[in-house]
Amino acid sequence: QGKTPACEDNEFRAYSHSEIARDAATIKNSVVMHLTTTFLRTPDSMDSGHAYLASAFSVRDRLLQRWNLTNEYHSNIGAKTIYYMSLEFLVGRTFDNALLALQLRDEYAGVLGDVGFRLEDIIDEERDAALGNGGLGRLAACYVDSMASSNYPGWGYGLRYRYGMFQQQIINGYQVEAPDCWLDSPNPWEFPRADVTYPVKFYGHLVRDPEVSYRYKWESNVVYDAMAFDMPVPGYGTENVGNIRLWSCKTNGLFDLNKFNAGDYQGATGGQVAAQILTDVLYPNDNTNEGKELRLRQEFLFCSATLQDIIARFKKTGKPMTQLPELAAIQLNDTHPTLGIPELMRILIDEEGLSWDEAWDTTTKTFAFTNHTVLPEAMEKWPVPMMDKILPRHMGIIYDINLFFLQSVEERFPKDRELLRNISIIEESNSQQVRMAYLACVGSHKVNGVAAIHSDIIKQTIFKDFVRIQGEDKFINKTNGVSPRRWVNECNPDMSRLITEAVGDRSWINDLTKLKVLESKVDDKEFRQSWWEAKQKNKARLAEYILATTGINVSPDALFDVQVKRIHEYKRQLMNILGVIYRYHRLKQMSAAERTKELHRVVVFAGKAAAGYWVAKQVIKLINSVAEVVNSDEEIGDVLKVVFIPDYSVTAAEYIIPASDISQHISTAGTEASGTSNMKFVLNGGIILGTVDGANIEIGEEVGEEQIFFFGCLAHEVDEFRHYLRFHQPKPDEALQAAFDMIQSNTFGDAHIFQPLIDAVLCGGDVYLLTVDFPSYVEAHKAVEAAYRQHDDWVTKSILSVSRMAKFSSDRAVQEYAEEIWNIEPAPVGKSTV
Ligand code: CR6
Repeated sequence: QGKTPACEDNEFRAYSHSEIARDAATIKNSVVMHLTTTFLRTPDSMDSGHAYLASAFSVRDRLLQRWNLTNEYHSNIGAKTIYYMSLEFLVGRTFDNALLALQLRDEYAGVLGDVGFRLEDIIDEERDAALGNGGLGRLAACYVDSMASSNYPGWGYGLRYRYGMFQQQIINGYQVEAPDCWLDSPNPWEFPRADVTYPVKFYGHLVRDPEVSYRYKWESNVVYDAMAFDMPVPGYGTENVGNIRLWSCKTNGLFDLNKFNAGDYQGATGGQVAAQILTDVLYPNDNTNEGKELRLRQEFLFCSATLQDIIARFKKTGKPMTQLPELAAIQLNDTHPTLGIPELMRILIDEEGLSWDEAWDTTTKTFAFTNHTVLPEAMEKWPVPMMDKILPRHMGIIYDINLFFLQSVEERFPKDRELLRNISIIEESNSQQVRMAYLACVGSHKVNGVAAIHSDIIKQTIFKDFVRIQGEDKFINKTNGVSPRRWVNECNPDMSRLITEAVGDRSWINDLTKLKVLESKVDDKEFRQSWWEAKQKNKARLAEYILATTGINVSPDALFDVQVKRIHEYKRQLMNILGVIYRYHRLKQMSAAERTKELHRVVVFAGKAAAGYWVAKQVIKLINSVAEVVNSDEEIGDVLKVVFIPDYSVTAAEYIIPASDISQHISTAGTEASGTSNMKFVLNGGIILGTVDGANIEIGEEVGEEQIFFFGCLAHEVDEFRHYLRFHQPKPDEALQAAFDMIQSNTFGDAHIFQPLIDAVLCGGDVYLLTVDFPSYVEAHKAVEAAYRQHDDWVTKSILSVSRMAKFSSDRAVQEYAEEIWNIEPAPVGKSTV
């Protein structure tokens, strides 16, 4: 009863459960079908853009089929699901990733080859989905990849920004931002769900329930519709397909026909514009918080739609709301989704009729929170008046959460006013502020940092009092990880082939502990030679990319020295370029004969600066100015080249990372929570030059101290140095002084432009401790050079490092989250295919 005739049709059922076709004829047929019927082209008018689209849609068909089976299965068995809430998902490209996951790469290459296209060119037609700033957004993408590949029932939730991370152009050495209109051409990797739409309210007023004093009705006529777009996430070597559900503000119903009829054309579309702006742009800030009203509204739209969706799915089970934590775990990726906590409270109390205590118990059992930074400028705080105006009901709930929390603390620590002030979710500053990290902490059953040192630091700083009140066990560490699918198998095919040969099969792609066998290959001459050649090939590929993007010719025979990441003072790209300037200064002092003995080096930079971050933008200008002078200095030639690759992205990283010999992760100790590119570089056979910070430390522990170059002061020394430098003039050593002198004598153009960068060090208290770390930084570079000259030892370091990197797989990280925080189990749909 209630079944449609179609469901009883055996052919329908069989097709929906059928195996993925792998034969050339069927693939060809599906590509041609999309070419002709989805894109209205003919085989004769197929260009590479349409070859990509038709192939991508054909792959997508296969993914969607598995998507359905996965979700049907998980809901049938009543699997507990993890919902990973993140305002950023830095996915990058999907086509190649999906082909590899489905193990259809050769098949599609063959089919496309038959009509004269190279798969590599077709792959290049895809635009990145750049819905994130940096590490935090890429981490979210790696985690959903691992959930799918490890068969955990898991969904990502985020926003579908119309404009992703801005495109960076370099004009006259300066960063210029251009919008990233990534949805201008059809996007095969999203599936619009007009039927999955939720109303999200803003502003308005409250009507108190006559019977229950803490229950309210929230009335408002400012209501927007959030509509779902699903992005399938292919699991590798499994039939499971995960999902990232992204919300977009719907504008359809907001056209004002009356205004239009009265001739007010602009007014007629005003409502649509107001709605659309909510999901228009990704805020391009990394590790900073800009208390913008639009951002708060974005965050709420995201949280409200997500919570409504999770609850709607849960309600289909018919179970009482208090059992929500048995079927759903919600992870907050930083504080950006924290409004999910009061939103769940509101739904449970005002709409589902739960008591406050039941609602609070259910909420705290459902949520867990990951902190990603200790930088004070990144801590989200919202002015109480702003929150009260936009979200009056949530402000009330936050007040109550705070009241009950403070009361419970007061009971245990009577009369400790200082303590109460310190832990209050409401900061008593001029215009009170809601401290989102505290709200996230109080509303969650577990709080974690993202590397061992970082998790320790947060327990001693921002959450110190909370550890005392809520107990040590609540605060744990989950060291970040990266997906071996994208960050080895996809981006480094040659090295991957070698690993597969050594392991005997491809199982390592889902189980990095298999890398251990490489250790036994370290003395195998032939293997070592192939390892070296794979790196050289990757360097040649990057050299081509550099030529294409910058016009600069570099030789793959040089040492490739790479620092690619967001431009930020704490990451100290300034120290790197000052080191380059010092190197240039030394080279200029040498005789031509002396210079011929020098190790050739290509210094590669890439990264975006937040549009409003002036100092970071000046650093980009300095790097480009130095590059211009050094690269055109005929005396120097190939001994030193400096390159700034514009528009850093996931795709650019896939070219750059496999080609590095040495990569720099040189944040002031204690400032980089974890870093994740450090893991990617080492997994691709590169060596790290880094500070004793973030995940560098754990990487060093795993690979062994011979395999990493550490320098600089330690995290526990930083406060003392900073304090000293506030009251004493920083003293640059001779090398640093030489670099400053070179800038100040206009070697790289008008010195005035760069004076503020020098002043920040010499007159601004040198907050990032360049004068402290520069001498050991220069020494560390010397050690790197000496080591690289011993090619044989270097290859040993490279192979050993990779063999010991299992810990940094996001599969390990996700498994730890699943077991210790989410309490969920793998639920494979079918059999494993690796
Ligand atoms: N900027 C940290 O700074 C960490 C990632 C992912 C960051 C970085 O060290 O690896 O998160 N923090 O955990 C934030 O974005 C707040 C980042 O990407």
